[in-house]
Amino acid sequence: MKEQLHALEKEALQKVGDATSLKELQDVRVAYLGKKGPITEVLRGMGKLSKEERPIIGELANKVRGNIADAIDSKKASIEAAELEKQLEEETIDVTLPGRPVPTGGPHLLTSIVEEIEDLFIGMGFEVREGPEVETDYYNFEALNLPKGHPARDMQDSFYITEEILMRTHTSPVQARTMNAMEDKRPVKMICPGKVYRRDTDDATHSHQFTQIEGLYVDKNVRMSDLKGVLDRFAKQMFGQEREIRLRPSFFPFTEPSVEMDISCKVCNGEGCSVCKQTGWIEILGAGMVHPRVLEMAGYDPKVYSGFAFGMGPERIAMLKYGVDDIRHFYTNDIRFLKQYHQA
Ligand code: FA5
Repeated sequence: MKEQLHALEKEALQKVGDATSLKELQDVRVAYLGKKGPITEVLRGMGKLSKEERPIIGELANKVRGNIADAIDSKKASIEAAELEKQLEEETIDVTLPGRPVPTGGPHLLTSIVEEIEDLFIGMGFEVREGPEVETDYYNFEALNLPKGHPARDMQDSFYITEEILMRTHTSPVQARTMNAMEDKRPVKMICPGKVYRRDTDDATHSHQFTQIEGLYVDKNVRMSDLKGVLDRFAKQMFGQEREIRLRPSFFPFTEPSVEMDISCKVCNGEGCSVCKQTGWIEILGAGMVHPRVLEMAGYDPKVYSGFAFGMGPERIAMLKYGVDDIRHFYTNDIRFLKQYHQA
């Protein structure tokens, strides 16, 4: 029986030595140390042994069992260590590899240009205000000296929602809203950027939805020369000293006198192209001295206060500044176009 136990021990230790995975090792454990294993079998047959032999064989069997168990445990530890080593090796990160750039978005050209214009006017002491895109007929027209049936309403074809509510056709209603909101009727110096909507047919310079930036300065002794000074400074800072501007007499029911400001076309350098409709000039804003009726309706005494107002189209300004030849590029979301204007 002794030989049998030694032979079993040798065989089991050999198998432990050969095992290459935890699964194989577990199989060896079950095969040799399990309830149905050969060592248990030997122990069961001890009854047949003599009194003297029994403790000797019992001790040997326990020793063999302990040796096999120890061998399995130490092999298990070494397999686990090897597996961990392998895993660490496989998951090693090579920090010297060059990084892959993460694609990032950037502000839309129109957003950038509006922010640039805002900064410019903030620098001249204007504050930035907002107004609703869905507007009442009163603020969009009536408060601006455009009563119902006034022929000048046709200058801006409108999207009506009900008879009294429409998508604003310009940012000028914010003039009236701002003045109305001033309970103490103190001076106002504000700009208001925002979307506007018109039933215009889309072409290279017209869009049915576009952006405007309104400006309003109301105080004592505000004069036409103040308006010219502010617009001139704006144009020079925006387009550089070499661009020419011209003011043409115009008509808006809410300003008197009224002007339109053109800038020499940068795309063709004034020679004539599709952007400037072959004129060499592109209209970027309407302006004028606030009509006394508008001041009066908003609660400002026109004998005490005067003011100027202007409304410009940032798309047209961006087109001029960057030589964009079609306003529709701003709204068709072609990433190849938009990407060119992302600042790093
Ligand atoms: C107005 O909307 C007046 N509210 C501007 C104003 C404000 C005058 C305050 C006096 C005092 P007008 O319709 O001309 O005016 O539009 C102003 C500017 O918006 C134009 O100079 C042009 O730059 C831009 N614009 C007008 N229509 C379109 C359009 N369909 N697509 C793109 N830009 C346009």
